[in-house]
Amino acid sequence: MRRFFSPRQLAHAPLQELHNGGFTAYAESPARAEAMAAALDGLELPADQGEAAIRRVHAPAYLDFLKTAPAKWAEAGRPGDVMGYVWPIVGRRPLRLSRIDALVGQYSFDASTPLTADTWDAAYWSTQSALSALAAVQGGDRAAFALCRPPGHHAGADYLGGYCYLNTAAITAQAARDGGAGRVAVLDIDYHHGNGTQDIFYDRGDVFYASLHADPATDYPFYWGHADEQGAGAGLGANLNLPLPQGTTLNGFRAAQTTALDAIAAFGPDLLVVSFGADTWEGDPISHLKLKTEDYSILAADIAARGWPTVILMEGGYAVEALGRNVAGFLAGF
Ligand code: OKP
Ligand code: ZN
Repeated sequence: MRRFFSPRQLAHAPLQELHNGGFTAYAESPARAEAMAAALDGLELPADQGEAAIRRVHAPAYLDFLKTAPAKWAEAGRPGDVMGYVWPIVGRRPLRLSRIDALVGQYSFDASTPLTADTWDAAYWSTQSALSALAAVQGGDRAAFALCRPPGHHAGADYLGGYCYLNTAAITAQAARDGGAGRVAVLDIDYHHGNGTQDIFYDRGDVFYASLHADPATDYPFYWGHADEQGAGAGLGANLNLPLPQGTTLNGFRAAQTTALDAIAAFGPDLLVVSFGADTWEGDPISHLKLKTEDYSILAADIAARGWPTVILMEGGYAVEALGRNVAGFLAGF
């Protein structure tokens, strides 16, 4: 299986995040990508396909914000990385605010996703890795992998959050649709619900979103990922959330994945995008599921058995020391 990664994805390195009421070292570190890259042979550099596919998913004003916010933040004399601290919870009236403090609240939903001068370039190349993996599959490969980092599944059309800035899975799914795939499914098996991917396709019937994740009653992102979120309008029935209790092991996870795969089979996709997170591993420092390293090849083989052309994208996974073998195990199983 071809696999894509650009070293330019490493430069993004926020200093700290607000985590459970205090500042801690940023969990989504460049060391994660270095560990995965070290465990995978044959990594290829992605081609530069430009911004067109990104612009099919994200709002132009949001992309301008991502590119210009770090300089505005520095100009305003703010220390450290760009991070929101006031959010327009009461509504999103079309106010034309230009103060950086207002913009960052408008375009984000949490304070654990800092924006640095290097973020745009790294997030851009993360999308290019995903698009190169898609191109391999469009060219006839059975499957391809993109070592995406920063991850993408929490980012919406016009907001960042959850360590995510550009939604790699949504950009890939939309690019597949634009490339001729009539129906595309996204299977999200990261520990966390991919609220951004869900939001982007919520009212569409041509892209099916299925997610296994820790129950948002106990886990981030709390406000999305509940079982009653089933899509709206033309998308009603094309969104499937399968929340899992903390402590779930292979048996429970595998059964839920089979439920998701059966629903995707009923939908009948021309192409599958997998948002893969290794933060379901038993030793993950910020998560509470109990998958073992050897479980990943079993889960991947179940997905592969369905036969759909498949693009696998990396999302989370924060136990740096175990990340390489968990990802390599998943790809070997596929
Ligand atoms: C990104 B991905 C909880 C803080 C959570 C953000 C987690 C983002 C996970 N106290 N911080 O889905 O792996
Ligand atoms: Zn996650």
